[in-house]
Amino acid sequence: MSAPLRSNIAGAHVSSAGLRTGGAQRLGRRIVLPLALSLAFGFVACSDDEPTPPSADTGTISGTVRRTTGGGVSGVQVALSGPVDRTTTTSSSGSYSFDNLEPGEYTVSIDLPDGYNLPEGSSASRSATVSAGRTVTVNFDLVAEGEENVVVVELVGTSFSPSTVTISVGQTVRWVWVSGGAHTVTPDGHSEWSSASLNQAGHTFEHTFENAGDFPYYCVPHQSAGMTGRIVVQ
Ligand SMILES: [Cu+2]
Repeated sequence: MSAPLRSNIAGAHVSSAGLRTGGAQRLGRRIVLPLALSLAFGFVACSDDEPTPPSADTGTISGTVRRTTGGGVSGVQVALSGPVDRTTTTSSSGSYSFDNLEPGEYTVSIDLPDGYNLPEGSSASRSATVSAGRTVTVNFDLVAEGEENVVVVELVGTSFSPSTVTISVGQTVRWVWVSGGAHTVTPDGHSEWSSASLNQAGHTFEHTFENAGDFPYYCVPHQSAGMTGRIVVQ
């Protein structure tokens, strides 16, 4: 797949050079050919000396390698193959980027880091189509070992996100404070867990559900703003 694409692109370059030569012949070979050669050498020297600036003719593939339970995974090797082959490593926030890519079909693959698995049905390789002037986002979600049965609910502003979660008996819900000041995770009419308070980054609360049922809950300070949630255990 990638080999024919590569030759297509090479062919496009050759034909545009041919067009330029054709125009030169019409204008007079003696004068224009040396001029064209000096322009060509000037261009080569320029591209050697300076980093290639972002161009409207190229595109970008970027993304993040993330934990399904939240946060980026740093130091993951990401390989790009296609018209251009490159490798990079995810940053401390789990992000990566391949810039100045000529348009075409690419494959982005990650090296699965120790302690992580792919979610069921997910692949470590993704295909991506780069077009000129566009950025394609290719994210990878990884499941940390031991976290296979954890589902995250974020406390954001005055909401639980997602507000309704359906899980199986034996799974764990982890509530994670994100924003919005002081929150609680307070059972509404049941005692499946005891009310918890979360009010800053790093605060989490989790509960493993051993019984099927419907477990509504709310945030005491923000109940009137509609900060309610529900865990359905099947
Ligand atoms: Cu709240």
